[in-house]
Amino acid sequence: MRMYKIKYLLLMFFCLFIFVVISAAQEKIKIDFDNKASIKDWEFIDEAPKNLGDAGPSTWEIKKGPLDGNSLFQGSNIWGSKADTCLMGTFAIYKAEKFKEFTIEMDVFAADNDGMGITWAYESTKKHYRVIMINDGWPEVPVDGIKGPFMKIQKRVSDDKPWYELIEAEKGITYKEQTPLHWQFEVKGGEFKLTREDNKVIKGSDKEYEEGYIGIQLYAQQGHFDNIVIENTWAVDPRKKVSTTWAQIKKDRN
Ligand SMILES: [Ca+2]
Ligand SMILES: [Ca+2]
Repeated sequence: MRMYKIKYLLLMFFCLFIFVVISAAQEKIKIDFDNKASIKDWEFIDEAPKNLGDAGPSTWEIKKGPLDGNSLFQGSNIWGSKADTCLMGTFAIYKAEKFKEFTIEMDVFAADNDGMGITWAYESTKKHYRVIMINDGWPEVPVDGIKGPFMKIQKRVSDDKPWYELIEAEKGITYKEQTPLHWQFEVKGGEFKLTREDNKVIKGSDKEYEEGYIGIQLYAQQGHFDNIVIENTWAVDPRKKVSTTWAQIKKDRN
């Protein structure tokens, strides 16, 4: 009888735990920057001086802009590498939570024609993935041989040359400047996919970096970012049985 009660309590606890995990995971994070105090959730990181041609510093701030009231804005022209062979500069990292599988979307307004994109699985300047796009013909002598305009998905592997490994490139694609843009980006099972408002898409895959922060990266770009919506999609697939979800959670915690 006593054993039965313990088993029953354990089962109840297990069900409650699964419910809490799934509920928490399904909640969307919405960031509209209307409250300037929300800047506390972000960390702004510039590349090390040895990797910068324009020392900056970056000037991230929340201010009124052309998107939807207040937005996150960066107004400096910070760029690197020193020899301008690789698009680097500054990061805005959302530090409230780490993510493994997720969707993110945001409104974007580019004041210039230079580099901008999303970073994920971010642990440091030398460990993250990114998708980056540029209209200009830079880098002039690119370390990976591919000049702009382009969209690229890359994996950062070092704080020294060549900095990034190329995962995928879409050459000759530009974005519209001085007008509202919209990005949708997804990471699922090591597959990455960016879809833009103009239906331009870049896909890539890699499984080495599993988890980390999400953020924005800029190269010599001044831009506004607003209405960011992040959904954690890890372990929330309702088609999977609870046992599968439980196995995933255990794997995640190991
Ligand atoms: Ca806003
Ligand atoms: Ca510029």
